[in-house]
Amino acid sequence: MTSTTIFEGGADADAYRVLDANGVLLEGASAPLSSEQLLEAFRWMLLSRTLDERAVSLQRQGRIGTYSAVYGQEASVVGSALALDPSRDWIFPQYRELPALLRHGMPLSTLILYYVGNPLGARPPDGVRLAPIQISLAAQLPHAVGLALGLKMQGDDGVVMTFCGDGASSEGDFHEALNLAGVVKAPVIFVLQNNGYAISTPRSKQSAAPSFAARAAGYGLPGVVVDGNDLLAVYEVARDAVQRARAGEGATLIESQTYRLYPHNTADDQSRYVSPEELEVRRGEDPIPRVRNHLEGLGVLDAAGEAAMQRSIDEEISTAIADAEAHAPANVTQVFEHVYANPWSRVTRQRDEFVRDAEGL
Ligand SMILES: Cc1ncc(C[n+]2csc(CCOP(=O)(O)OP(=O)(O)O)c2C)c(N)n1
Repeated sequence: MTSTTIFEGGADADAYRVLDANGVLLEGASAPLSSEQLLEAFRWMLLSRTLDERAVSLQRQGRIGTYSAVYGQEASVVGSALALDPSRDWIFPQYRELPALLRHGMPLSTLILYYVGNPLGARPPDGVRLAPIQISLAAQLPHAVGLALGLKMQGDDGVVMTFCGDGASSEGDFHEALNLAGVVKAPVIFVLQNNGYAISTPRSKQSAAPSFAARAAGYGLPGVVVDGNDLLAVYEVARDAVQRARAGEGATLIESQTYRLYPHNTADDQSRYVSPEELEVRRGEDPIPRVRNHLEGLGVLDAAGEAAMQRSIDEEISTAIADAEAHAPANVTQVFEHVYANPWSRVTRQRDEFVRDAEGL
């Protein structure tokens, strides 16, 4: 490695920060969260990390399907979601925001059921203001703007937060959604998690723009670049964007500059496109030790406290896995249900053919 090596991902020097690399408040900065809120955030981060580890193990055992870990992006996801009020605000996710979904009210066992392959796991419970996980890149963004516009037209003070990746931002839907949001001043917050890669496509090949946030100007929106591995900074910019949206001032594009420390998903081999040197440097920017150090500095967390937190997380996850696995297995005909209120003849015919073929196997 030479001093001129440029790694993908990570936060730019001028990204907004509140904490230094060791979790100490920068000079002149003040913490936007109380110790209690910080501990809550840290628990979500730790739960997310633990869930990733357990989920990868379950995938390797054939007990769940393909899984996309949040690993490394916990501050980005949790910091954004904490700015929302689950009783009135909405989340339209991509697929790498699990702790945000949980904090917003999605039961952990339901989420695991989704990964087990049961379509019932894709459905947030009634009253939980979440759209389903979206795999089709950027398709959630126009939906988010539509719902935000609807809230505005109804005089509802809820706002919508929607997530996407740097790769998803090259889709046409991204541009259509941001353009419309700007024109109608929709109460929506776009959190673009720039984690360095879209599978193996590096950030440098994704866009020639100096930053993803810079694109916001083209739609008449404010664009903010934040260090996505700084929980406090992410929370602060998300909180401000939520306040703007709620006050009728419209949408914001937040570029949260983070890094995916794990392969794209359980079917990916990161070593094919990330050098060991790059990974080593980015591991040193892990957001979890940064918050841990901050909490220890405040005197509100110690090793025993974290161990107790970890035990309760382990138990919570084990119970949720057991609940999901105790569920009746998915029935293949479920894929034909809930597509139309009144399925038309072709769908019914396809289902019947499918069942007949499956019985013949
Ligand atoms: C419309 C569409 N095209 C291609 C894919 C295949 N695909 C799945 S994830 C992915 C990369 C997405 O990268 P990014 O948006 O940066 O999100 P990240 O996975 O890095 O969080 C691609 C190309 C897809 N799911 N949807």
